[in-house]
Amino acid sequence: MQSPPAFSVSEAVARAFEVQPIVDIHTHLYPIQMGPLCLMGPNELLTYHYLKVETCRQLPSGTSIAQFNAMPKPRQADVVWRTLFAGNGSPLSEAQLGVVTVMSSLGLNPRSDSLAEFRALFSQTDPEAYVDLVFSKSGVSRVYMTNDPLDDLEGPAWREGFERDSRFDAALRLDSALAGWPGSTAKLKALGYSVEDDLSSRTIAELRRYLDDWIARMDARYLAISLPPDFAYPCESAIATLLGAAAYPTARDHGIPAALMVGVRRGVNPELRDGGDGLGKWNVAFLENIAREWPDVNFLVTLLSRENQHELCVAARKFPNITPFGCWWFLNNPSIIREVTAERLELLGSGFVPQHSDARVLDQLLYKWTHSINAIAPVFVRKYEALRNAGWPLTEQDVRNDVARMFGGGPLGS
Ligand code: RAT
Ligand code: ZN
Repeated sequence: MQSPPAFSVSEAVARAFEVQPIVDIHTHLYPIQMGPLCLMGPNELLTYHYLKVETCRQLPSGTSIAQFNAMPKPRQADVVWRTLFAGNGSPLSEAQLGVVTVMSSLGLNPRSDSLAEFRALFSQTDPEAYVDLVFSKSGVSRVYMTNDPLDDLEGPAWREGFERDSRFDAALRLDSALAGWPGSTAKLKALGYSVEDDLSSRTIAELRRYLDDWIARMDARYLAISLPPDFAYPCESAIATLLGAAAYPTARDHGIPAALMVGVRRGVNPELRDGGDGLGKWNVAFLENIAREWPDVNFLVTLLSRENQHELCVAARKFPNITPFGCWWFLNNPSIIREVTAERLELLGSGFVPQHSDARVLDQLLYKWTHSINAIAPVFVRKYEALRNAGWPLTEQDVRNDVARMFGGGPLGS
């Protein structure tokens, strides 16, 4: 047999990432047509909750967190800028470095005294053109939103209707409807679903009708929920009952995956508002219980605690209906991405989705993907070199196929 022509693995990996359109399977991004939900530009970027939290660790003397919270967004952005980028040491944290990458990729000087230049560029660019620019520069072709019909801003957009930008796919988020039951009953009733506080068969049937209706209305490609580290399954709790009686049978009947995002402790420091959440380690035996009980449902799983990552890989080896995805939130740092990606490759081959961005502000696509790929590519290179050294006649097309499989939407398809 003729051996394939020799090529540089690192160049092949770099080229594979260059040509592969990225499908970002979990974001909090929305198209312009969804009005105030669409966040972009310097004020939004600088007031991303990761940066606000870092700013709150070193607010200027005389400014309390409460006073900072009460400022209008542009002023908050100025405080963040002055605190994290124009003083107090180099911008070394991942969130700070992200802003530097965004500004550089837009041709701006990140070592500037103020946000004036960035604001001018943004205000002079047509919003549609800005969206196109970010998509094309980041190499992202499609993103999945986080969609919640019960959200006060989002619900009206869906009910009134809007022309859909085909780059934005829907994912029906279940947190507000199912977690904290019966907190959502008033909103569900207002939408016409006859639910009661107790989990009667009528309530379950009405919840299933809610899910069926909104999957159809949004063309939702998967269901998703975030859960605390003490979530147990099976269990008498309302949330376990609702997932088992309503969400998972619905996912099965529609043939769509269900995403589990587990390990978040909401509001650990409520004063930090959207930045106040912490994390905790989950008992992965509960995931095994779920996967065993629902063999016909594909579970996309991301866990917030670093300590859970190895167990998640082992669970995925035991259950083909578990696909680990992304390095979520506090794991979305290069050092952890490298470690988790290597571990997943070793235990699962190419059967996982290495990353999602979790971007909330469109501009973040410009850094989250370059930073992730910079962390992931060397891990891939080492693995392909090992494969070649072991005697596998690797081709450049093999590399492209793997990158496409893992970064082109995974089980959600491209
Ligand atoms: O990563 C984040 O920005 C978090 O605030 C959450 O939105 C988390 O990703 C989630 O989806 O709950
Ligand atoms: Zn998220």
